[in-house]
Amino acid sequence: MKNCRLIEFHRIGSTDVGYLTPLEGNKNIPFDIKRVYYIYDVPTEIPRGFHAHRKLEQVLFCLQGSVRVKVEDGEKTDVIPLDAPHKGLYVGPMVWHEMFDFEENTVMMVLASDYYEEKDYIRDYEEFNELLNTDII
Ligand code: T46
Repeated sequence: MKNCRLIEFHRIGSTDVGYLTPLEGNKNIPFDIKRVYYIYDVPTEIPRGFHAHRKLEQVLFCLQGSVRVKVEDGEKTDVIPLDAPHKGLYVGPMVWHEMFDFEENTVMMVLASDYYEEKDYIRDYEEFNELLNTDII
């Protein structure tokens, strides 16, 4: 899908000693990292997200537990399971995303290309679809 892909990051280590996954801005993370946030203690029946971003780029990780992410770009819809700490979901501009099926004690970490800015969010699904059909984002 355009602007959205699963990235498998390097795992250094082994089952004997455990693993380490390094993340570096503009290297294996495809942007300069300006913000990091966590999502945790989400009740299993609660979905989150339900928006797209106009410009923001992010990589979503599930450091513990598992969650499923529905992504949609106007042409394709996909459901991506995030179930291991070395897997990251790159979500670029104009990708509607919803997180659901949070396993108990799941911890998500998100790396973002910019500071928090509510104006960058498109939280209305109809507006998202209208914007996909225009050049003005
Ligand atoms: C996204 C998905 C994956 C802040 O004040 N600063 C922040 O950096 C963030 C991310 C959020 N907030 C505030 C905005 C809301 O009042 O925290 C509240 C909850 O945010 P929201 O309802 O957008 O949370 P999610 O889990 O639906 O979405 C979050 C990110 O906001 C969003 O960018 O792509 O995770």
